[in-house]
Amino acid sequence: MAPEKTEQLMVPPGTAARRLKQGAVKITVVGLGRIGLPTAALFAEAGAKVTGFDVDPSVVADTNAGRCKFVDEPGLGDLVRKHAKSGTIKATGSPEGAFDSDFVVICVPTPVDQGKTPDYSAVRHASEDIGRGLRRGTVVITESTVGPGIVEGLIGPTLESSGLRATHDFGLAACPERSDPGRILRDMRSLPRIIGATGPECASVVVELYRAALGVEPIRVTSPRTANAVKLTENIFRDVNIALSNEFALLFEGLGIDAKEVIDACATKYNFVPHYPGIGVGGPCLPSNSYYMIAEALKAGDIPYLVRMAREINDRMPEHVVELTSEALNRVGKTVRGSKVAVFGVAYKPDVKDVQLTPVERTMKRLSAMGAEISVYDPMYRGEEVLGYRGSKSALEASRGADCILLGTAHSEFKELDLVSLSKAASAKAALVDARNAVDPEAATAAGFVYCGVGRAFRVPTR
Ligand code: SAJ
Repeated sequence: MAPEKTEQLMVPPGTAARRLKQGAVKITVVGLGRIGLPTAALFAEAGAKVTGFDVDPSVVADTNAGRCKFVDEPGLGDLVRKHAKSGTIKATGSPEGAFDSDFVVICVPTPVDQGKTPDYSAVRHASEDIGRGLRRGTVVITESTVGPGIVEGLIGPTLESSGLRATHDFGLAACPERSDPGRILRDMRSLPRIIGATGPECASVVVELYRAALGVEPIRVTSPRTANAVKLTENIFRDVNIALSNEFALLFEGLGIDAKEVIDACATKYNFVPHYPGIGVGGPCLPSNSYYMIAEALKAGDIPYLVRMAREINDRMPEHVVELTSEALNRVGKTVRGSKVAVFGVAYKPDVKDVQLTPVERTMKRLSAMGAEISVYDPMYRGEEVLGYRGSKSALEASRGADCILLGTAHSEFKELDLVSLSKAASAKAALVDARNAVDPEAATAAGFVYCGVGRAFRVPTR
């Protein structure tokens, strides 16, 4: 049976590129966060008239004033300023008339709750809002990362509360976001996008839109659920391989082997994809993406053992770093209780200003509960409040009198640490716990630190 077609789409197949150039395409982006705001900016840059919808009044105000809080996204602030000023992006918090567009793109967060259950409340609320203003022929595209089947089984039916039918009256598609925080614009302009829709015409139009607007060659897949499965598979592949590197790290510590040395050597083989051990896995993506897939698998009667075990291994790493820190302090004649621990780097990954689910926080909380006095230095948070601490203005300031320096994030700046000065500023005998294996063990030892790393323990490799 031929797949059902959508009645007259507002932007018929074969017309998106021309209409964009003519400024005749209206797009609403729902959620102006780290994905929605650059998405809105790039659609406006391509000629669309963009309405940005967000439930946070401060986000609406900032956007209309041309302000952008993502200072770690190169080029984004300039684009937001340009299109706010020219009026090709208009932000609103009022649903009235906000969804009267040719395309509506959902870019709201999809966190998991304390019980690791996906929280689709933002997606549901957005779909309800859109449903109240949905027009025949509009295409609704979900960029938010959701489990396979959520577009067809939750978003579509919620939109149908409008009385319109998915596929027949409005287009329903998925184009999962695929950008790396800190390089969002670059990735949106270079990475192919995975697109799946419930009808053939809708799929064609969405492919044309992203090709024309972003200049990338989309990859069309069978359905929205397939597109979401691609996105999740990419990230779960990464999470499972990180877990494998963490498991080897725990093993190699006991065998007196340097895990980083092993993985670097493995990386010389053409089909080895290197992943590295550390303090754990943070950020808005990896810690939660697995649970979207697990939830759908369990609904289907399948139990993804490896995916679940990988999460458990990665989530154990912050505690392992607590154990390493405790032993490192013992080796300099101290205990955690009463020691000063200077945490270098709290962001969830290098060179981003983002502490979402950062594993470093769990290690800090545990050490503080054990009686350590914590200081923080993160170049992305100099002199700012972060995780309840006031970020020091410099590494030297944070290391003064420290009994232990704990490197939690491998920011680029930490590749050039003046270890000798830090050792002089620290207490007479201090430890350096390298939770991202970012510091040269021999240089740290030569500077006077007792060094340990994840997957290295206290073994200082001697070439
Ligand atoms: N991590 C490790 N070991 C590794 C790699 C990462 O412990 O070998 C840790 C990081 O420190 C971080 C966490 O895992 O805490 C996540 O790191 P990430 O590099 O995957 O960063 P994310 O969460 O920003 O992932 C995004 C993802 N992009 C999307 O979901 C669209 C991911 O698919 C990308 O591969 C990743 O950016 C990227 O390439 O940087």
